Amino acid sequence: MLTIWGRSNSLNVQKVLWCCEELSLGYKRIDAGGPFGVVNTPRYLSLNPNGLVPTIEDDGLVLWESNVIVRYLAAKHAAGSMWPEDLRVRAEADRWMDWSNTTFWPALRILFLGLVRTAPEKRDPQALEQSRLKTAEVLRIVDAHLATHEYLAGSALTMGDIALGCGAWRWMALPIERPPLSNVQRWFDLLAQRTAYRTFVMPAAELRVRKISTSRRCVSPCMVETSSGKSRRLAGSPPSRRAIQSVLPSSFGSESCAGRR
Ligand SMILES: N[C@@H](CCC(=O)N[C@@H](CS)C(=O)NCC(=O)O)C(=O)O
Repeated sequence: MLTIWGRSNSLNVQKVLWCCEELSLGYKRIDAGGPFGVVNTPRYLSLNPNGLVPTIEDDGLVLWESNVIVRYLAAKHAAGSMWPEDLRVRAEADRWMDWSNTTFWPALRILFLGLVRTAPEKRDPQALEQSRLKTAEVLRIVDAHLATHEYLAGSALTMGDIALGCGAWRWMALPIERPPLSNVQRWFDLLAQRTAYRTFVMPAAELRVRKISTSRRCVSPCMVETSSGKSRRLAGSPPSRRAIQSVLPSSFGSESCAGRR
């Protein structure tokens, strides 16, 4: 059985959870990272010496680096769709995965961490504004690309959308001014129609975690959740922009990507 270590509100863990759900993979998830600790234990460090999440174990193979995990699972279980077999299509998907880590998230990270994890009096408004402008600038590249592509690597969802889609949600949900990027918006709306995206990436996941946390059910660093807990899925249509705004920034306050890359 596939095992995933990582708290479900981490951006990089969400890539893996979203991917598993799209591929209908069974797995066991073990909370780790953030308030759950675990990542600095000798046992965990022997699996992932970075002390970061996610890590997976699959039939004896231990892997870390979220994009590599997504790529591996997609190649193993969805060759020809999520992992395109056509070399050129796959190269496009790979490119957006790398771009997401090297360009998009570094642009957004300061704004995200500043608004979500930093007390208002400690924020650096200039740095936040620079980060907002930079993110808008790099997203124009995506917008231009999506003018001629339904999804990032063509006409269907691929691993490329998974990598960027998790960060894109954070951009869309932050209470900030965003330039109108109609193609990015169209693509985001497509993602938001997917149950797996709504369940594992959009804030309901964090609200769910927060709720469990309030009832003190997640104090154990080893709380185990299996993928059979699908009854927790959100039902219904994607939340409206207003609904999204209404849960911020408080719902985001429980979420973090601890800033190590
Ligand atoms: N490049 C790594 C980055 C992993 C990473 O930074 N993970 C963050 C969460 S998003 C983390 O483990 N933070 C420490 C913690 O949660 O305790 C990947 O893509 O997997």
